[in-house]
Amino acid sequence: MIRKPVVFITGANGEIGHGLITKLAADGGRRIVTLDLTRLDSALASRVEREFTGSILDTALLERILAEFEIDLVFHLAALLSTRAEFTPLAAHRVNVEGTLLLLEFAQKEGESHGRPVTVVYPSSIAAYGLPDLDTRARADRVREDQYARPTTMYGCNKLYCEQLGRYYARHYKQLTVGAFTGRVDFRAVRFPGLISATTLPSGGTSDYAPEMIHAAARGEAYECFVRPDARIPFMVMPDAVNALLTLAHVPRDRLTQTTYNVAAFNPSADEIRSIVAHAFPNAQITYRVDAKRQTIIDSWPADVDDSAARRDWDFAPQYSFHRAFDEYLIPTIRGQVSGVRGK
Ligand code: AKB
Repeated sequence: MIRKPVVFITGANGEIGHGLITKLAADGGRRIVTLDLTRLDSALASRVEREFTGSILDTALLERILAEFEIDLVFHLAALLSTRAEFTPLAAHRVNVEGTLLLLEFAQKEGESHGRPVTVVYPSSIAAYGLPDLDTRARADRVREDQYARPTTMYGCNKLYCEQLGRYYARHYKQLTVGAFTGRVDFRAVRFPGLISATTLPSGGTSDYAPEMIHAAARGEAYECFVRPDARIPFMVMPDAVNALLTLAHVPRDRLTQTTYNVAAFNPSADEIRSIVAHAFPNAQITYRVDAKRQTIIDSWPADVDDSAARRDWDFAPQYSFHRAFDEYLIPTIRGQVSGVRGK
């Protein structure tokens, strides 16, 4: 029996998973198989062919999925984010690194058994950077992929190493062994900035102040921002993030000159975000209570990144500027949800 290849998504019940499954299902044409520690939210569950509940570290479960489905595309989203990882570094290493290693091995086996490469799309992060001090940061301008890659967080170290691990599987796997082992995994990573979704809230990240501020204001709740008003890092809204993942997944291999690409859309300060949120929700109560340690993490990330390689190699072009993101996506979608909830 010829099996039709499926798309496999790990960490599917997280923020990116919500956006990605919704878009993939709306586009139609691909069957989706998911893995997450928790059951998929009901809105997502109806959109996937099969959902597995379990850990990315469960090799028996991965074997079962491998035996049951032919997979040609993987979005490996499972991860513990930067703030959470600092409280549980060993657990973070296990999930973020060992989980990725198992997933790459899984893709390698799948590629070997079907005789064609499995594409693995991996969301890395600006956390892979580590700017040494504020002066260097101010001078750094738009940071390229190969600059300042000395992360100070467990999550950042995990992401940077997994980018390298992916490149190893794609280009050098078992290079001394006789046999055709290399080229079975087609690894492609995007270094995401902070992400903002209108429909979900992140948990355990350090860039969370932006989405938290917006969603709190929409719900009429007071919010204490944990970074300084002048804190500035790049951000992107979820529709652009999902488009970036899907575009990178489908671009012909020979157009890609690197395995990891920066992407970004806008880079407002925390206070510029507060101001646009306060304009949209005049009753917003946003104050600052700086957490010096989380601020230090933000200060180690670049204020902006150079994404010219992604623009050149796979025509990356975000649709949402700062103002468009708020005027045409965040504010109307969040307002619609809040009034929908009140109307019930
Ligand atoms: C985090 O804050 O950990 C993430 C990220 C920037 O990767 N949102």
